[in-house]
Amino acid sequence: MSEQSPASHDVVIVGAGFSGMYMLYSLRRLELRVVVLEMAEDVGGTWYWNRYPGARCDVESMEYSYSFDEDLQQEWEWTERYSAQPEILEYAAHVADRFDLRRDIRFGIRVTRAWWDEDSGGWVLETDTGEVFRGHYCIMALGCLSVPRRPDFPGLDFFRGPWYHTGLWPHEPVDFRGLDVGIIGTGSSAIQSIPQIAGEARHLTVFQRTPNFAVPAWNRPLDADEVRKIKKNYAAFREGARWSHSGYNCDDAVGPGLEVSDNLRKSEMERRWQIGGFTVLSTFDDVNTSMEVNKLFVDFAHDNIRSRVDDPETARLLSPTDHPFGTKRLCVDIDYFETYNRKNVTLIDISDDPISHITPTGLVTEGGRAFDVDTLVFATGFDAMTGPLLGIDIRGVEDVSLRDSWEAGPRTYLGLTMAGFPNMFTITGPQSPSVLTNMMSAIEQHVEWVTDCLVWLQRHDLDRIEATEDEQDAWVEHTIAVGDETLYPLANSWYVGANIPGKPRVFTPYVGGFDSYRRICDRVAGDGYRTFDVGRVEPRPRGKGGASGGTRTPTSGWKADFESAASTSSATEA
Ligand code: N01
Repeated sequence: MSEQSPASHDVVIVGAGFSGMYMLYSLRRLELRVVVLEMAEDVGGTWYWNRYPGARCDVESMEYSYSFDEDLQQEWEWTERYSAQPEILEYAAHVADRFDLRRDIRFGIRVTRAWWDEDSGGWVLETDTGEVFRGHYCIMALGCLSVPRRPDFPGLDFFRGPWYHTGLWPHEPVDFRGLDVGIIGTGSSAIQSIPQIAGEARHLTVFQRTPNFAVPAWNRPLDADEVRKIKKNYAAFREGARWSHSGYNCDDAVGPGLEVSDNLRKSEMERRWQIGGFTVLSTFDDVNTSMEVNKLFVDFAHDNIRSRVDDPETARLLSPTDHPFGTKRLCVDIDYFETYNRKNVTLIDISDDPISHITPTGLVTEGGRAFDVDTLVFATGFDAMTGPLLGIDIRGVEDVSLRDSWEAGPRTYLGLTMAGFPNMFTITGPQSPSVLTNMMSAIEQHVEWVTDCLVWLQRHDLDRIEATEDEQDAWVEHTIAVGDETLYPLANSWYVGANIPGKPRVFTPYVGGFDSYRRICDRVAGDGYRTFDVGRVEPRPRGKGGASGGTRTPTSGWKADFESAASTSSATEA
């Protein structure tokens, strides 16, 4: 592969969202030469791109923030229970300023190819500007939902009006006043933006292929007293999140759903619904493992929709029946269902009559129904979790491509590393808890694990680490087995890649629990990374199937650790 005098660093980090920012901060203390390559023009990652109306975090503000610096968490003031996108982006900018992060970040540069160069022992990264970077280590901090996906409807080029994707929203305000707007999709992004767009547009037509479950956010301004209380004991509060099942503090389950009394069951479901957000998913131990218990939540949610939507037929169409409750990413809503009571909002069910093509003035379904709109909004999601990594042509040892290695689905060890791709780490990668947790907790855990690993290598005068095929196989098998114990794989969700035609159907996040996962990772580190091939980078002939010459004593300590750890039930997500 061609290469033009690459800029050399100890570490190249790709991505300057919350993962890349903390990774940079964390590696600075090792006095390594680090550069971050970021395709956007500023920090913030998902919050830089997702500027659609109503964009808001569905994890509470006091949890969805960095915990690594006491002064930072004390000084920053969140205004609402769930922060809106502009405030989160402001926070990201504040962190970048406070720790002077931007001086090591190159903005407006996209990595297109990355390959392992055995001879020099490092990664070479090619970019769309033609610049080439070399790093002894490469850390992919790409985010899980950073490749927006727009269905390939024919005719879009001829559409006369403007169109938008929620995940690539313009920086300048979009004015929907006086316009007939069509929105395609009813996932989290749509559920957040529909009430906002409806409040502005002359008319909003929602094209729904599959309805989604949503629990109320009950968003509100943060109360000064509750903030003071949390900040007084912020360290303990964060520790609670760190060792929780889902990476944030929430009430424990009251027991298995069918074993508690009728009274407790009903009152607890009602109470959790009134709290709002993801706490609903951990009401009982078995919400995500027992179909019978899950059905209680399906019925509860359907009742809730009927109570909020005036027209019974619209309420029926909005009620999901194709997947168990919470097995697609649960949405957290603000006035979503009530929006369908507005005179200027129409719900169009396209479950049996999909969109065929776009016309200059709107769209037509396969059944020939035509709809005229001035503007189209695609709230059609992302090529999640694997998409960001596979979007880069990554080549490991002996030029093996990641795309080939993952043809049948992702293969990682701990969601942090891949066999055949030495000295590469992924932050919140496939087969780690990531999207099933509070992402901030997941990010901090990964960044700290990678940092500790690099420190350990330095101390032992080593500079090469690679996952082994055996441990990777075992981890992949384990993640799938743990997923199969739950109801998650039953849904046609982006968790299994069902939203991308041709993508292998594999349940990709690790659902064994954030606390169990952390214990597993800690154990691997505590055992001196014996489940990896570790050694020194030396030009050497290589045999088939992974690294040679490293020091390795295989163990499967994480298995024993997992078995003794908390059960897989009641995974909640954020
Ligand atoms: O995307 P989605 P999203 N014709 O994939 C529909 C996170 N997030 O951007 O279900 C018609 O959930 C598709 O229909 P179906 C969060 O993790 C977080 O909303 O495939 N419709 C679906 O309704 C979330 O889960 C926050 O049948 C088509 C919709 O488009 C994730 O991002 C806020 C179609 C896509 O829903 C993704 O959410 C927002 C077609 N050809 C998002 N193709 C936070 O608060 C797709 N659809 C942190």
